[in-house]
Amino acid sequence: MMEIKVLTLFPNFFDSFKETSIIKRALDKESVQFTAINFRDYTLDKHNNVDDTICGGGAGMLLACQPIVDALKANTKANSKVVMLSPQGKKMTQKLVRELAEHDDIVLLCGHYEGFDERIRDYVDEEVSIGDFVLTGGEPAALVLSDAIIRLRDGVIRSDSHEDDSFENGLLEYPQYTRPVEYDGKKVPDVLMSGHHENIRKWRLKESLRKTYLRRPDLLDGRTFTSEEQKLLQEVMDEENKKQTSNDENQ
Ligand code: 4GY
Repeated sequence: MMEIKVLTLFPNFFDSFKETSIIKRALDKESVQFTAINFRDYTLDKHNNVDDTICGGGAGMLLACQPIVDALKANTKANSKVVMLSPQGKKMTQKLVRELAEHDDIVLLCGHYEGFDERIRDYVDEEVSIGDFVLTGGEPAALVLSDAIIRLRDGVIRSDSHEDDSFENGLLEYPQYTRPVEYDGKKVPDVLMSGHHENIRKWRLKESLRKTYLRRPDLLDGRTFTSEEQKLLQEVMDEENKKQTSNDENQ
């Protein structure tokens, strides 16, 4: 059993997420519990404010310590992992998702306005960014992170269906096809219809390497290769180099 609690000013933002297919199934099966909590409920301000002007001046407002720290104290246990969503955080990767999915109690903190009072970070275990861009609030980021965590928990999807996922083995996924075997003159590769499991496995590995080499060569830099992968990658590089050379000659 895992619980994800999101501390947010906009708990309704997550309503459609909770009602949607795979996530809904996970929540119904009670393998995961997902709750959105409004940290405005914890403010001691007489006007219910959670923000204030910025010390030293400047435009806009910042989230103040009191409502958020009190909401964190009321909604965390000794084993909770508190994660703040912000563009200043560690970049979200599948590796980070796998690590977070090990925790049974996760508290996600979503900000708004110009951001958080810096002292709030003392109550946070991890600051995560979903990418180098700026959203109006942390909610879409918390939704993205929750989705990636929930699908890894037992029973959400068949485990063999994420073992081959892009990134789970450090490579992009190989090309996949469904019927018909010919569509608009485009054929499914013969090997996939051959029933020859070893040839299919090899073809998939090679095409995974090709896609990664062409689209995300940065993923190959930090990776170690089996001797089979080494050989297939060399073939891919030779084939792609040859294509490039013949393209150049026709320019
Ligand atoms: N990128 N990754 C992100 C974001 C919005 C001002 C703090 C991101 O995670 N969160 O852009 N968040 C900001 C808006 C307050 C959060």
